[in-house]
Amino acid sequence: MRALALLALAACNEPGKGPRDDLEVPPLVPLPVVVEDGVGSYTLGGDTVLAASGEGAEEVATLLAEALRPATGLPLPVESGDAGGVVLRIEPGSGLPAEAYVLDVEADGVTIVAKDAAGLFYGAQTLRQLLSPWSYADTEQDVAWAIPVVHVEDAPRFAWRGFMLDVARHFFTVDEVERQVDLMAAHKLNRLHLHLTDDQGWRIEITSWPDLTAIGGATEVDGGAGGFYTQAEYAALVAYAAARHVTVVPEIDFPGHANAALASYAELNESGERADAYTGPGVISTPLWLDGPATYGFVADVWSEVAALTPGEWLHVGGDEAVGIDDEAYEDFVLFLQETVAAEGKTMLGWDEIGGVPLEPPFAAQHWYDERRARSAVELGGQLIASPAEHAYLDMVHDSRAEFGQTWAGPVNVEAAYAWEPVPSGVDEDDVLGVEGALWTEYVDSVERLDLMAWPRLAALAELSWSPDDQTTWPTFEDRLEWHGARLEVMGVGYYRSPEVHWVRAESVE
Ligand code: TNX
Repeated sequence: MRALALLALAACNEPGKGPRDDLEVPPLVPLPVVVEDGVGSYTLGGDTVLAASGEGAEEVATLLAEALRPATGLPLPVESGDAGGVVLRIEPGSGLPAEAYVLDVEADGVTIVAKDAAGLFYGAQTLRQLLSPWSYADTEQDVAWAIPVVHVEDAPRFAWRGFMLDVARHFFTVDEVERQVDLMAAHKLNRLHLHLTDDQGWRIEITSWPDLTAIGGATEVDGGAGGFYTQAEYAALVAYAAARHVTVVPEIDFPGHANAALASYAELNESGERADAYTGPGVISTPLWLDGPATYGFVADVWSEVAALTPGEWLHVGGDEAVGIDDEAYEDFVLFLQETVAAEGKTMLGWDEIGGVPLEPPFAAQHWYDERRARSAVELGGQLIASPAEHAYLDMVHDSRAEFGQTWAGPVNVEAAYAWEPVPSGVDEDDVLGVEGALWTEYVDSVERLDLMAWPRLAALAELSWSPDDQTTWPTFEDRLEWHGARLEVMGVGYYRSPEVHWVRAESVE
């Protein structure tokens, strides 16, 4: 069945043909494990009820109804039980794995079954993609809300499907970040890693060290006003994400990249004076004064407040580019970080440099640069998150036409973001938690630039982290991505129109 659907997709590229002409099922991103298309469709209408059954199903049904009401103009009431045109059911005894779902569309209605709320939520995301791209609009559209008959079985390849946003170089507001959470969720991404501190700014309120935000929060690259999240705002963001099955992973980046902290407190500096603020775009990586009498206590205070704001398991301690710190001091400090994180009941994650420290598991290293250190992390019993810069760095230029962006590991076009293997040779798949795209924001100072750098590459990384390895190739993805462009466009995402993709414009589809 899938082969047929893909052949039909290939036919869509012929000039003068509408993208759905021969297509039973609209292209799905990320590709599910099993898609069997059928004949006919079910159409959402004025009498369609969303029926939620099982603990946690109602929250998912409510989010789905809220997502579909603006474009469809339909009431789509949510009721508990099993009677409705769209049934969303959580069955803990279903035998399905975590985050998995089974979706059946028949002529008389839709059923989504999952073991957990996350799986049900992902089934709902697939259902949204089975509708017209216009279902993502925030105003009422004159479209038939037909859902093609189909049977979908699906589960993710990796548990960690991440997006890192650097809010330190340039600040992004809670609303701006929540919008990216919505986009992540639509692509079944589930980890939002916030790079909360760097040389140019400190973005999270720490009540025991208030000048971190009073001073360090007031700067950003190129002299902008910066900004920070109060603890209440941050907690609200964490809850917003959690409702969409996205876990926020906070990063406090030490011992390098510490200038904003040193600019906030004199006692953290060997000179006894506050460091000058740094607002350049270049990476300087000012180190902490590790011999300072206040330094370790300061770091422990920060982590105890950040841990208290973090329901998730992982705390990202940074650890990258510790220039000017000798190996022994680095090792002692990273071991201290691991103890500190463990004392808070959490697990430490750091950039791949931490793979050079004799750590004991559990911990994870985020591979961005040095595969040797990533391998050594695995040899120590740690796990890996794959973010190699040449594939997963969303701050790299897309191609030679770029007007801004980093080039040291680039260009990274959408094919380079897609066509690579996250499990290094000689490493077991079980040792890889998953994949994360990273958007550093030295040159990203607006939502427009954020969209342009993140998308469509993040859609490519989403599929890489979700879909079965043996069913996904660049040509089949490119076929689906063309169509997916129309969805992104209706969502209001100013994505980069990669010249290697024959983008379908929203105005040409129903
Ligand atoms: C390296 S990646 C850094 C960041 C920069 C980035 C720019 C990493 C762990 N450190 O501080 O923003 O390059 O591409």
